[in-house]
Amino acid sequence: MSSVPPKTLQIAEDIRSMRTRGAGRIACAAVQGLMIAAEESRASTTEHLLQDVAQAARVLYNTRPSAVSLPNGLRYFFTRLEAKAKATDDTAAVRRQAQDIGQSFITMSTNAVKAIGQIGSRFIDDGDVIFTYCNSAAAAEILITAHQMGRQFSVYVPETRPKYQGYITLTWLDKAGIASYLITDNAIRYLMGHADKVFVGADAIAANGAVLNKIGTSMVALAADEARLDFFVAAESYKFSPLTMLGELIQIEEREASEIVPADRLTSWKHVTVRNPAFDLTPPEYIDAIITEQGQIPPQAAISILYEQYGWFTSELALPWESHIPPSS
Ligand code: RI2
Repeated sequence: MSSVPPKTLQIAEDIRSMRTRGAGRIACAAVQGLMIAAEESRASTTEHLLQDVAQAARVLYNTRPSAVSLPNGLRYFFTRLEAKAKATDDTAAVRRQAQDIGQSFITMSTNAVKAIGQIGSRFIDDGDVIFTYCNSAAAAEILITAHQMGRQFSVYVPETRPKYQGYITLTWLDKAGIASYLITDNAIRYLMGHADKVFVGADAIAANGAVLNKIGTSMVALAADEARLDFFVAAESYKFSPLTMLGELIQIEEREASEIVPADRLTSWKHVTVRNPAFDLTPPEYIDAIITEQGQIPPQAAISILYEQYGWFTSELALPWESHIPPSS
């Protein structure tokens, strides 16, 4: 029987269904899921407590495959909890420490977004016309911070089919008092010639500086390159993928057909298959800078951010919770 608490299972379901979405928000929600698992565990030994948290980590990890923030958030939490559990037999103390570890991740994430806003806002000048894409808290923070600093600019926001996250961005910008244009995705190349620079978020960044973000981002980058605009990516440093240091590719999530076409239309066709990839990769050649909370870096410096965080990452560190799950589970 699963020892994963219903509240953690609900968090996992919300991530899977995209009720909770956005790479940073997914990571924080997953960490909250682990905090709940630790708090609600009835284990009487620290190893059993780790087992309960590990079961929760497995469920949360399997919700969405592309946003590296998710396994990185789980890894942050689990490796620290494991170190605490090895140091003591006091389960109540480890349970309390789990809350502190989770809170420190969430605070680090919130502060990183604020710092990205400060650093990125320096790239915005009065009179700029800016392009963004999808809905990224980190990219939006740059725009909102620049606006609060008194910069005058406007923003093009494509709808971002099939889930229309552009509407969330428009609502945020509107609330902040920033002038923006709603456009269809088809209008991106045509209107790119009217813009000055692009800011997007990231779900994952590979060791070679390639950026995985919402499907269509690489087309935005191509159009920006053609129009000779600067292309900036806003990403907290926990969105860099350590597994890509070992040569692993980041998996591109394919989601259900029903996000694109109603089921009755689909069943009326005999020879049609829907492909719904959720992300694409923008190569480093199309990216002028990645703005992290530590400063802006050229995409080619992604490997040094990874090395600072993980050293020379080895595959045993990939899913540290797995070794705590009994084989029968
Ligand atoms: P923040 C989103 O993915 C978008 O691709 C967005 O650019 C990225 O996460 C980063 O968002 P999805 O969850 O972490 O909508 O900057 O598939 O908010």
